[in-house]
Amino acid sequence: MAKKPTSKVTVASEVDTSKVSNAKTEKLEAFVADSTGQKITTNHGVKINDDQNSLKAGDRGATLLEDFIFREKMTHFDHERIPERIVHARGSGAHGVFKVYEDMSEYTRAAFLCDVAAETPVFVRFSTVAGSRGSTDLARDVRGFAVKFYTQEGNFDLVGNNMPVFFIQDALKFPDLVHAVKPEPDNEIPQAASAHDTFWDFISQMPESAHMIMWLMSDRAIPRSYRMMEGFGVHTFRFVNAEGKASFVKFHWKPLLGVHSVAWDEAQNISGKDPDFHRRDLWDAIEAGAFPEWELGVQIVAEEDEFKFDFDLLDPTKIIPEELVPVRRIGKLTLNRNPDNFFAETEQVAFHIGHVVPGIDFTNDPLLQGRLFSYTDTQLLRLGGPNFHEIPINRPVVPVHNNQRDGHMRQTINRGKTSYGPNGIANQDPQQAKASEGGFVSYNERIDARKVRARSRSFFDHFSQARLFLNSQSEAEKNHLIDAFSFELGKVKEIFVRERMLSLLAEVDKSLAAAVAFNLGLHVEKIPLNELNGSVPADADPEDYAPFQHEGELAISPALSMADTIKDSIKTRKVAILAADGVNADALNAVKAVLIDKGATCHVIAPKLGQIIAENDERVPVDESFLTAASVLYDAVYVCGGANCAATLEAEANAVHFLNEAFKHCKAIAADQSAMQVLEASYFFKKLPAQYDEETALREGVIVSDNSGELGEIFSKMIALHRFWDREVPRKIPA
Ligand code: HDD
Repeated sequence: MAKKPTSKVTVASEVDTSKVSNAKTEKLEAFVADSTGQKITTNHGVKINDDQNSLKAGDRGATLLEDFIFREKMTHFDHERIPERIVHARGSGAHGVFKVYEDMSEYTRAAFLCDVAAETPVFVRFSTVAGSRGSTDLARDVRGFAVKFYTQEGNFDLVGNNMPVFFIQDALKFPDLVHAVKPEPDNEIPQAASAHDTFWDFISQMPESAHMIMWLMSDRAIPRSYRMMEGFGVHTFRFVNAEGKASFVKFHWKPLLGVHSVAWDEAQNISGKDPDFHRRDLWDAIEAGAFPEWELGVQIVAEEDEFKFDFDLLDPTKIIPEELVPVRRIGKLTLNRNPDNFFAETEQVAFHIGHVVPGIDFTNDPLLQGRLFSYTDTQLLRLGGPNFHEIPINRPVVPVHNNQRDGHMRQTINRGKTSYGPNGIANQDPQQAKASEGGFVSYNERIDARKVRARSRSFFDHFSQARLFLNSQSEAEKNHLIDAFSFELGKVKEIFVRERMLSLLAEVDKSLAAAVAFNLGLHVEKIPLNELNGSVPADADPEDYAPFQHEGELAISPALSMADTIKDSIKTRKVAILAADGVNADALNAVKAVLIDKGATCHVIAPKLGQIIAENDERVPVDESFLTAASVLYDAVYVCGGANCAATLEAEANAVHFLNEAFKHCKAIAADQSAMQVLEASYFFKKLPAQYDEETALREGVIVSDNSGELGEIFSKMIALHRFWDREVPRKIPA
């Protein structure tokens, strides 16, 4: 067995930042057009002499219909848009590679998971769910995490999310869920937000959504970066080995930078200051050679253990707690190349949960089963016909041979007389492949059942895992959940919807419901569950649909809290350095050197662009002015010293606001001793400790020192901790 590499984040300085290539990107090269040094032509290759003026009858005359150059250009422009994805419209993609650490052939025959020498090209698309293509990245929402593996046995798509469960148990309810969360149909308000009546009207009548709603109201819904999110395949899938033996498997993606989020107030601000925040963050990291990395984890359950748990493995509203079945890290995904063209690659990539390779198979999870229909169907409309698999980004790296023919925009020129099988004329080609030749054989699960529209009683424990999630959160995370529910329900206009939701929340946890009710100025009125359960079929006995509750084997699952994530690195963290003329450049350079050495990105922010003149006459280039920069776009702030610099920053309202806001959002703050007067101008100065040592700094998140080397080191440790949520107690902080 190959030795498992240690989990190590790639350091920017170790990689070549020119475009990395792999078997897939090499194939894409054939489709790449580069106009460098070329003459402009029509789509038919005719060189164009005048691309400024249309053909007219006289220089003031009417435009002539004859102008084929004008008509071609305008027609193409008029047809530039395709329908956006019905969900997950807003997204960002990147190329990369996947390598397995160990041979998994004991469980699966999927070659890319068995050959430790194989490097499988991937294309990944991250997304939000509810908003339109142009909506903000920082919406409170689930994030899509879709991975296309271009394996030597065909494409495998792992179409997951950054949350391990889903809202509904049956795909038949998906259109209802999406209609409820999308902007309301009469006025198309609100964009990219679940904080409105129709969403909570639906959710409050769907007890099965209780677990997912806890995740959605948690900070997981406002990630710091796509690079700092976990990913989950959600459903239980099947691994099948070469002997045909199957096991159940859940897929996980574990980010090597840890799992981190922003504050909700911050998220709302980012949406205004930089709605492309996540897109830019992913792009910039890859351009800088700080390649995002995740480990692929699997939870494997033997087929004979299917009924061992107190929840149903086929129920997509349940996790398998990591404490019950550990996540085994079996490989690494590295994103190392930005797309050349957003539309051609990120927009046209078509994922489908039904794209599997031999060794990976489905289960009867009714949500998964319904998805198997939806994805191809949606591409037919979105990409205009049945040949979307021929779009370069969607092509496998292995050859495609079958008897499918023709249709809109067909690219392949199929040679020969036959397009059917069996055929004698072409010697039966293309021929079926035996399992031993790589042919896909569906797992021969035994099914002996009546045809019914029904749901298994084993799916009806809706609240135990919702409570497990809540109980596993840190104090700060719990407070954020209360805030999120209060915000979302506060935006709901119908009081009865708020009340219904409070009653449902009380099924999860009475004190959570009471805290939210307090913020809404309401009391929790207990509504019998069968009165609010909207998922009961017309002729069914409501008792058969009544939720039940297990105590559950676990009181808490530490893996569910982001407070327990990795906090050992400041790689790719963005640090704002506030400075002005008269800055102590020696201190600035010393602190910056420590931060850069540890992989952070530093921006000097000053009252105006250009350069600042330091105390020692050094010219320091300015990256952003206070007009274009904002604290919400940074992870931490360092206030530079120097007598004149400090006086200018103290008098600069934007600088003080910058600091106040960073404090409010619980970020690490460092200052030179000689910049104390800037801190004194902040509202939080009176909350600061009397003196600064490392221990206090790592607790409070603020360090002041005249020893720049030491300041840089302690500041780095503070940034790695991500946030100092304790500042929120007492929780009223102005900004
Ligand atoms: Fe879905 C897109 C993930 C349930 C129907 N879905 C889509 C994308 C992701 C997911 C990441 C965007 C892919 C991309 O970047 O192009 N969807 C999920 C997860 C689900 C889930 C993790 C639950 C476990 N989805 C789900 C159901 C249905 C759909 C139950 C319908 C029965 N999803 C679609 C779709 C989309 C889609 C309508 C829209 C665009 C697309 O497929 O290509 O077919």
